Amino acid sequence: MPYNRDTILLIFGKEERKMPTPRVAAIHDLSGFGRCSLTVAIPILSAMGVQCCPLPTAVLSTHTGGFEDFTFLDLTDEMQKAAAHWKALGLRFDAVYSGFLGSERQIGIVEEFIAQFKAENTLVVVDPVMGDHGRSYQTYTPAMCAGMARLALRADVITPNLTEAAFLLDIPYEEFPSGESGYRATVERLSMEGKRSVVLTGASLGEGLTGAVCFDAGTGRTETVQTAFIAHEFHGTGDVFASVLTGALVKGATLKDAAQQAAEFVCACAKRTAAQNLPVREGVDFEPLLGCLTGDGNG
Ligand code: PXL
Repeated sequence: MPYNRDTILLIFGKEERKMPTPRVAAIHDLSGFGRCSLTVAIPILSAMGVQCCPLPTAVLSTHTGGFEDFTFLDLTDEMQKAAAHWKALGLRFDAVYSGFLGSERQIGIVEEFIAQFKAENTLVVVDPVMGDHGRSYQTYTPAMCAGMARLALRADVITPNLTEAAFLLDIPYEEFPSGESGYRATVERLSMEGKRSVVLTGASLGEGLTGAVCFDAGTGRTETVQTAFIAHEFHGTGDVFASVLTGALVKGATLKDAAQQAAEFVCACAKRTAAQNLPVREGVDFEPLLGCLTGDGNG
């Protein structure tokens, strides 16, 4: 008999939770050092009371931003086998959340994964990880960037930073429109006529501020969230942001509230990290702050 989440609640008789724990398939790399992708997504989703099921795309010794000579084990073939096993088990997911991919072929595998696992209420969040500060990451080829744009067509929500938004729209980074009206026009363009939600990250609407501009495909509205900018661009903050956002969305938050929670958490982590003067490539010191994400009476 296929695994059924409702049955599990019955087996345990007394219903302690009104809702089953939301479950997310997280398709990212596992970088051993540098706090990004799965080493961020797993603890954050868990702290939020969300089950994170990792489908690793690659295993690296460190992330690729600011480290040389990192090891890189491509897991493309393994991904297909793991997905087939999950399918055979009849697993269902409340969200599919993808990020850094390890090869061009993986993009097709993730597309296939979404086609197989997207049920009526499954949210598809694609963080179109490709680059930052106007440049692509070391392992991202132009063909991979084109593939990421194709993958993003399958998303309910995308979370590009300014560089990735420029890549997705195929405009030079230097010509990327800034300011509130520019960012609003960008998210509306990226929404593909209102079909998908867009959370543009790293969008500053004033001196000393940073945050996100969000187009919500459900309401057709564009809203902004801003926090203080903490003077350093720490590695992995995009992954921290997208993980909190995904956790909040599967727990039922609106897009704006989810983005607000994500922005506030990144800001708190950046403050703590900056105060210790830690190297930016080590990511944000988020672990001691995970408690801020737990408990909302929902669980
Ligand atoms: O944070 C994005 C990211 C994720 N995974 C790996 C990376 C990067 C960015 O550099 O290198 C391996």
